[in-house]
Amino acid sequence: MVNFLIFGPPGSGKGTQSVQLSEKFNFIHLSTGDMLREEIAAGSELGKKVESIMQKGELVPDSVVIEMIANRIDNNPDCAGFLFDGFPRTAEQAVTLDNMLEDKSTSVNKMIVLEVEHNELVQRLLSRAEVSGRADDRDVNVIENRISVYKEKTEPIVNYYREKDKYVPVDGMGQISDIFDRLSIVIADSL
Ligand code: B4P
Repeated sequence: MVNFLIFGPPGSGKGTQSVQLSEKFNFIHLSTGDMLREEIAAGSELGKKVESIMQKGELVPDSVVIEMIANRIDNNPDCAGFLFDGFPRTAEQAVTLDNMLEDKSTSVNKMIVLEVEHNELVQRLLSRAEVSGRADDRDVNVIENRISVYKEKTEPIVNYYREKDKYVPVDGMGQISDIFDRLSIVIADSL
């Protein structure tokens, strides 16, 4: 089993690219953002708990996302690989993921980081708001907060993977298909 992380700030293309990459490489796509939005749409207790946190662009508690991810890993013991999208987002999540994978005698192959300019991130998310209706994409202040939260709490874990020689930066500017080709090369080279 292989495990790849797609990493980058909000709007960097993680979700967009993960869907296509999972199809191409037959990976299971695990997006914590999608899982949380499904809980909100279903009106579950968990969804009610996280809705206001996400609307503000803050991170939901580590324990919530860790439990969701642990269930998905446990329920797919025979898959070819996982593509983690939007997880881990904190140091605690990163260490926990490593421990969970070690228990299954596997580990993270590469952390692939999409690099995108600040203004482009904001523009992409505002454009998405027009079609998705996502509350966290509609307000430029919330978008800026999400980018700040990324810089403060998420970006530092790049070093965690860099020290393990797993960090691969990829240019996330340009056409979706060109970025897909760049990412595909990185994954194919790491299999
Ligand atoms: P996520 O769902 O992970 O969303 P995101 O960071 O906004 O990025 P996403 O993957 O959706 O967007 P993409 O760049 O693909 O997180 C949402 C919230 O959930 C977080 O703020 C947090 O509250 C919570 N959460 C999730 N995981 C968590 C965790 N582990 N711990 C704690 N909290 C967690 O695409 C953006 C737009 O750009 C799209 O419209 C796309 O079409 C467009 N786009 C993509 N590539 C493009 C390109 N090359 N050119 C032009 N447009 C492009």
